[in-house]
Amino acid sequence: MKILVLNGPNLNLLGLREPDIYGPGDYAALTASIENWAAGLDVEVSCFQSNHEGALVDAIQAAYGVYDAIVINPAAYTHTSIAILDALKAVGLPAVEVHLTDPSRREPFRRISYTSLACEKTFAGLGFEGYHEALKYLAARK
Ligand code: CA2
Repeated sequence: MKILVLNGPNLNLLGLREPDIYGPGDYAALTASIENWAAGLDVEVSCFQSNHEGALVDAIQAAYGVYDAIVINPAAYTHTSIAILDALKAVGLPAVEVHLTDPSRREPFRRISYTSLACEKTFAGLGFEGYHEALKYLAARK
């Protein structure tokens, strides 16, 4: 099974800024954890991060026919991007949304997730472990 893990804007700053909110681990530590968890689940994984909405849309489109599922933390685009929602719906791959924090416990503008409308599940507020939960869910789903 091949899973594409997408991370949206500013997640490249993990560990460098706001560790009180997003934790101490940096983006390289996150991708290393994801690769370890994937290996343990016998899953092939690729990680991609972009600060650009169109690049994330392109990556979702390119996943069609190549990957079996998508894990996505769209970051701020969660709350704004109908383009990412439409791309996820268009490719029709099983998708799981992950958030390091729990957006429902933060500012009101984080309470709407457009992208989750195309996702089977959301794991929020678990830090890096949310990506592990998403991989486990998709690996078990078959
Ligand atoms: O909790 C999450 O994972 C979020 O997707 C993170 C987004 C936020 O807009 C969402 O509401 C919830 C923000 C990502 C910003 O990442 C940073 C990481 C380190 C330092 C600064 C920002």
